[in-house]
Amino acid sequence: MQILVLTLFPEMFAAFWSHGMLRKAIEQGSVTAAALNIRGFAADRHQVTDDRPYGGGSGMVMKPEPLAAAIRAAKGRAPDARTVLMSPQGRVFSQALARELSELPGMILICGRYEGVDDRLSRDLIADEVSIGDYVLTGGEVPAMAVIDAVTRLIPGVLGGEDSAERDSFSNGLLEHPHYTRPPVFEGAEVPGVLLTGHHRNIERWRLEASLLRTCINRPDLLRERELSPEEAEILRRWHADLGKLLEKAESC
Ligand code: 4FV
Repeated sequence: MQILVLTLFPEMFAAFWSHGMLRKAIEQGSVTAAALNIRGFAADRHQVTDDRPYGGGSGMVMKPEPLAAAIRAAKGRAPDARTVLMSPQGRVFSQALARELSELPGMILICGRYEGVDDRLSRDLIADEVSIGDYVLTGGEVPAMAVIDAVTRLIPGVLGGEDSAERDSFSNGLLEHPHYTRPPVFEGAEVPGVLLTGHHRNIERWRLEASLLRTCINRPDLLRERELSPEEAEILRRWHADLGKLLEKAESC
């Protein structure tokens, strides 16, 4: 995948993609990544990239000309890449959207600053708008990094076998089960016994129940919009029956 980032602070990315999974993905050629400075595409002597908003109001707006020139230059380098503006007005980023983007030949991520970018850019130069959440940041760089990280780890061959993305949180629409490693006892807290049995079926079952329970408690919204597997339905029915008995007992108190 070819990743180009348009930003006023390219140096922020130098550190970002020279560590960990991203560094490995670049070294093994799964990803090529470059950050282009939007200011370099400002034609005026002072390389101005922002100006006061029409209609008044506080803050500044990113000028269309330098950004349009930067996007066209990036498209020249990555003709099949999708141009994505990081903005709170975009569709909310998710594991499903990360999977969709990971199948693209390339991404051109546009990082806004100030109050945002001139809206006329969205007409024919910006194919997609993505938000990482309903809060306002000072720039699109951190959102772009979140997207690059979540997308790159889904590219086949980037994550080694031992940590496959298949069993990620959200990949099956549930929160991930708890994880444990040595020591078997930490400050008096033991590792759940079933995990030490080596009995794969029982371990898989325990992990599914743990995922379901965590999702019920922390993110019931995820269950509302999701089809239950027969095994999950059977587990929830059993919990419901157990809870029913407990409630009867509670009522008799
Ligand atoms: C944002 C978000 C975000 C808005 C104005 C940058 C800021 C400033 N981007 N998801 N949430 N962007 O807050 O993607 O230009």
